[in-house]
Amino acid sequence: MELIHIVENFTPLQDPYLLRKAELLKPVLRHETVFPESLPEAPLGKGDSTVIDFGTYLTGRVSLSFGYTGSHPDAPAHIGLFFAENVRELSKDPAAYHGWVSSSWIQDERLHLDILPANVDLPRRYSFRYLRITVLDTSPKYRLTVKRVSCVTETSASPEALKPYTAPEPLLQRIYDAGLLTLRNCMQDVFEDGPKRDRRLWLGDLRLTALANYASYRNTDLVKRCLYLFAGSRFPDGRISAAVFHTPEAEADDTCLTDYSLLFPVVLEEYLRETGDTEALEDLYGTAMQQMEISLGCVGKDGRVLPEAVRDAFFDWAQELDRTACTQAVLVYALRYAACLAERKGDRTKKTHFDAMARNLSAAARTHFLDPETGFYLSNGQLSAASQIWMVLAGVSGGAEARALMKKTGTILDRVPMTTPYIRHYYTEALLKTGLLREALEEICAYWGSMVLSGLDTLPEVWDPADPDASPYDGSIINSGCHAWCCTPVYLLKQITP
Ligand code: RAM
Repeated sequence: MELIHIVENFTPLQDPYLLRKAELLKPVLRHETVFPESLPEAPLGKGDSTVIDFGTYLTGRVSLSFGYTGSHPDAPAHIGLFFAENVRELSKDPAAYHGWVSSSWIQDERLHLDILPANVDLPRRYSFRYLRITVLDTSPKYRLTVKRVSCVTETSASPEALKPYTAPEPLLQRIYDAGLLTLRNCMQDVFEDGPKRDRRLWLGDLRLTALANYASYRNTDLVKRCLYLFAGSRFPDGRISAAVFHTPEAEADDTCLTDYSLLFPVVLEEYLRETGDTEALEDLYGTAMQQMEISLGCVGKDGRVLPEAVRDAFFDWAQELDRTACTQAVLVYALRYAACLAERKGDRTKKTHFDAMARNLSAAARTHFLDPETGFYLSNGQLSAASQIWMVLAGVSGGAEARALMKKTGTILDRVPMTTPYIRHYYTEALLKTGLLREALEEICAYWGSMVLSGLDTLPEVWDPADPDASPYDGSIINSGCHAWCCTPVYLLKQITP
């Protein structure tokens, strides 16, 4: 499934009032200078390479100092620098990637050092733990020495605000710590989906990082800024884009995903539960309502979502997933949050309308998707965990029925395999919602645990314990190894063992 949406002559709807407020909420970045554990001692000649380990995952600006041994350099040194998020990425060949995502994300540089000794401040920001330096060429008269390497890190997470947490067992603590490190590196000017790739604000990712952030760094202003950015630059018809670029100017991406747009009222309501911020309610209520009305316009007479809404839905990278039942469910889910927003606003008409629509669409979901024989929701005949998860989260099944459904969902996980931590989060959430705490904890230990046990410092965008090289992009070198939507054990663990 390639996610490339191009709208010709796309001119987003810009709201200067909201964007000015987003700008005022821009966070101050914090910096720390970090040095690697050790540097290579042996001078490097043509074809030599060395790997420098910084000991932990970093996002920041890198400076290097080089010297030489031997005769005066009579030719430039031509070097390669490859920054890798983890050991597995280090073993990949950047030149071998030909997938559908741009290879320009790969942190692979070539540099000429004309004069030695040389001090170099690299212009880009990198996200990495390992740096491989390769000498492509010098001259027979001299060899290169690496004298100093440092990284000035960047994050908007402030340690003073961090709520401390001690997990009940070492594996859970490792998962929690990796989640926190992931979150910290994704907290930049906005909540980036991944500091290596795509370095931008996606709504689905924001929903999950916001939850993890409330449970840890508590930077509520950063969530507010992101909400204002989404509302401040939208599709010309008012739809919230799936992603927003925040630099050089805020600008909506010309990609719209049905489930992501519907998460806007959800993120707003959750933000208001955390903060009670009446200014944000005033400013963003209209945009939230607009998303609901647009989505309700994509429902047929029989109460089922129309194919056009399903076509642009995400939920997971699983190619074969039939997304109809999930889309129906996420609309009901969003309606429940929208009703809460309407209640906060004292908007009785909308509250009654959303409550009624949630009831109607729920009933339609049961009529059209629930298979009376098996008790599973089928999406155009397809049985998947994702459909059950979203129906439970939306409250289409509740009480004992939902609990039984989640129990038996555990037996069909391989039908349409879940491919991302994003859908795994919602699976765990659904287990928690139905009181299956032991199963939720087992899921965290098995799934997220397998990440840290495989040696990862930060939690990745895509993870299949049976195939660590799995990628929706035709090559795992382009996967993001530190990904916002994977950090939710920071939130989930506190729900289970506060
Ligand atoms: C990718 C990113 C991002 C996600 C979208 C749908 O580009 O991984 O996190 O939200 O897909």
